[in-house]
Amino acid sequence: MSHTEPTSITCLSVHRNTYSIDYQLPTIQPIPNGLIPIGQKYGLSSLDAAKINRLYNCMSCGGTLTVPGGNFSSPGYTEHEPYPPFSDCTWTMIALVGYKVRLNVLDVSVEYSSSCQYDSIEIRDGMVPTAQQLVKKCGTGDIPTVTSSQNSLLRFYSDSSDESTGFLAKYSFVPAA
Ligand SMILES: [Ca+2]
Repeated sequence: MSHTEPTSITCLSVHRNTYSIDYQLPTIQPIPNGLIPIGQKYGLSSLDAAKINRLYNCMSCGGTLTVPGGNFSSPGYTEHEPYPPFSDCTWTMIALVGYKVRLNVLDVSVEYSSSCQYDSIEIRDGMVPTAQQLVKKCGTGDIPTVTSSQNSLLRFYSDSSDESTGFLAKYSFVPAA
């Protein structure tokens, strides 16, 4: 594999503003007309991500999210299939300084247990698994909007049996002020 080939979808999920000196400005800008878009689209579509993941055999769930907003879902959700057993997926959302992460988790259907010890969705205020836990959810129903500090982590876990359809998550980075 040459150095130009991605080994993970996460290595490609760099936003057009990521290396800019200002969050609102693109990293590079065409002259003389700065309004001409560079590249074919604003970011990777879900189909792009699926193709790249298939092509390079990337991890099937989880990732590092640095674009200012988007969606992600449990494995199988977009195919209307149950998530697999033994899933352990972590999505880490990393905003720039001055922004915080707003997260909505919708259409939840995860095996219910009294303390969510079998299958669960966990949201933490930070980017490490030991960061403060804000939510732990199983069963069905939406999770009310959760706002974290600059970084947020969502971990999805399933055990050996009793799968369901999982969840759809929508996040955005919003000014902290
Ligand atoms: Ca289960």
